[in-house]
Order: sequence, then structure tokens, then C-alpha cells
Amino acid sequence: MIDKYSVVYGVTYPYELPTLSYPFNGLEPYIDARTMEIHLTKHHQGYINKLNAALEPHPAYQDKSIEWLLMHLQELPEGIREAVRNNGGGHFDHLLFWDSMAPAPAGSNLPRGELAQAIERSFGSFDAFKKRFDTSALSHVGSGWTWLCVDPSGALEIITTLNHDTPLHMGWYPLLIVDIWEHAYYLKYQNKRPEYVSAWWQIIDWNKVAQRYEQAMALMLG
Ligand code: MN3
Repeated sequence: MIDKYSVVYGVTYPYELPTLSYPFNGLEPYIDARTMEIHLTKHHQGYINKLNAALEPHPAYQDKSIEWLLMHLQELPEGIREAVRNNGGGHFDHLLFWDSMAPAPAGSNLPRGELAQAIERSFGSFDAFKKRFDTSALSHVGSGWTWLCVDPSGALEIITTLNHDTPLHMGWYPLLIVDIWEHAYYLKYQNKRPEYVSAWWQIIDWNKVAQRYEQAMALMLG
């Protein structure tokens, strides 16, 4: 049941940085080019390097997808479990983060179609959804990520996870994610996480989120 939710990217060892569909300055003024460059080429690359190093002596796990590894942490050799949890999570979460954003459209940035209807069904309205998402992201203490996911019943759920943990092991299919580690915003926003999250709403790629929603529902009905 849960395994059919395992593929979002399906990438395997050796892991590598994705090619972004927008330049480092493409999300300005909401996220600045310098933050994007450091975040991708230093932070994200660092997680990839450590993940590859952990898996290098373990060929049995090199053909497993990143999602499989994160869903089966308890089955991994104890010596690499925490490394995969932190750095594998770091890799997956950042893949989804880059893929949750796009240059801001002219005018308001809102979901449309079936995804918009699902948000209304699950949360009452888009504004109520946004308020709950913001509350989850802004009340979290420490580093982490806030997610919009589809749960195995098909309902939308919001969760904030600690460090690089994911909700994949619960069978939740991730649609949208925001990075609330300080490295995601400190250069431009310093300690002002609310201003960063508020800016981030302008650059959500709702088309990509809608595509993942369709994929999740197809997996569920399939
Ligand atoms: Mn980050």
C-alpha cells in the first residue's frame, strides 16, 4: 500500500544536484541570487556528498530510490541509518523545494482547478489553508520543513518536520515544501522568518504542485 507512494523522483546513487529550471536570480526579489547559489551549491551539494559517501561501501542500497531509503530507514545498516536520514532527507527535501518554486507570475499567485478544489475541501478555503500552513511553519522551533501532502485517504495534510525528516514513511505523497532552516533565508531576512515565508508564497509553482497532486491521486486510484 505504502510503496506505491514511494516514487516522486525515483533517483538513485550516485546522487547529484538537479538542474534548476530558473537562474539563481530568477526568484528575486523574494529569494536573492546569492542565497540561492550558496543554498544549492554548498548546502544541497554537501548533503549529496555525505549521502554518496555513506552509500559508497553499501552496494546493496545503491539501486534503491531515495524515497525507498527514506521509507525504510529501519532496514538500513545501523552505521549508515542516521547519515541517510539526515543527508538523504536533505537531498530529497531540497529536490522538492527547488521544484516547488518558479519566478513570480504577474498578478496573484494562486492554485487553480482540481487542486484548488481539494484545498477548499480539506481546509475550507485557500486563506484558511494558508493560515494553517503559516502557523505550522512559523511556530516550529529550530530547523525543519513545512509540507503540504496527500495522505493515503486522499485528503490534504500540512505537517512540519524536524531537521530533514520526511513524512514519506507515513505513506504521505508530498506536493509542496518550504525550507525553514535559517540558511534558506538568513542572508536577506536574518531572523525574520515570517517575512521570508510571506515572500515565498509569491514564488510557489502551483502548476508543479497540481501535477504532483494529479500523480498522487492517480497512484491512489491505480
Ligand atoms: Mn536548505
